[in-house]
Amino acid sequence: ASCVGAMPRGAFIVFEGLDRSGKSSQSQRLAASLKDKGHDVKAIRFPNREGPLGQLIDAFLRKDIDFTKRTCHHLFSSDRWEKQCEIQAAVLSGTTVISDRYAFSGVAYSSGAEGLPLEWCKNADSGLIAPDTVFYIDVSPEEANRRKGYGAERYEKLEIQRRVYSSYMHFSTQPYWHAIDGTKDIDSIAAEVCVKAEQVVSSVAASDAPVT
Ligand code: T5A
Ligand code: NA
Repeated sequence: ASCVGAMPRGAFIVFEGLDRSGKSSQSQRLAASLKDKGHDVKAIRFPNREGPLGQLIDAFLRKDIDFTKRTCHHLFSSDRWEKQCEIQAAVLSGTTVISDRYAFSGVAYSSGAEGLPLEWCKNADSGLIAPDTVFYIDVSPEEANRRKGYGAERYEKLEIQRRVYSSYMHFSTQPYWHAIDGTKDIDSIAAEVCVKAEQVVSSVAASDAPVT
């Protein structure tokens, strides 16, 4: 677009956490709050179950079809590669992108739930646009399990979620990683996230930081 470089770029914000941790609630709240404050916002999610790859992933999660572990990891990863142009275009045009799950889920679930080597899992996503910040909604597997119980999807089991939780901890010391206490009520979490997200949006706009 001709406007590239002429305006501050938008931030790329990711939500991560266990199944039932509250990511969808929080990403929706944040998108609404930032819009209310006059920001352009685009909300996305992974897996993107509507697209052609997402339909395969959806069937895999519902246990209607099986793939080998490594194929399934690449399916989730490919779903993200397919969205790169869209994310980049949005961010460069000044829109803040909020994503419900991203590559950290790929690593945490494929290594934690499926037992694949962590470094191998990271390779598939290497080179994807890096988020400016990740809000990790921190809820223990036991607490998440108490929230209306799990459904019948592939990874919705307490012992699997415990392994995924450990795998997520691999990222916990990264500078972009912000753990948020997910056991507070939805409104308190949303308020805390909104304050931090606004700081990220302003610092990204002010710094002219490139999309990486
Ligand atoms: N996956 C995903 C991979 O294996 N590899 C990958 O690369 C990717 C991207 C689907 C599955 O795919 C796996 C991970 C998953 O197993 P999904 O469709 O995002 O991923 O499914 P879930 O994470 O299970 O989505 P949920 O909607 O169940 O969980 P959310 O979004 O974390 O939680 P939310 O907001 O929908 O809330 C869940 C419940 O908790 C309540 C809500 O009202 C709701 O009932 N709740 C709270 N209750 C008390 N206190 C709070 N603070 C609460 N916040 C929400
Ligand atoms: Na969700």
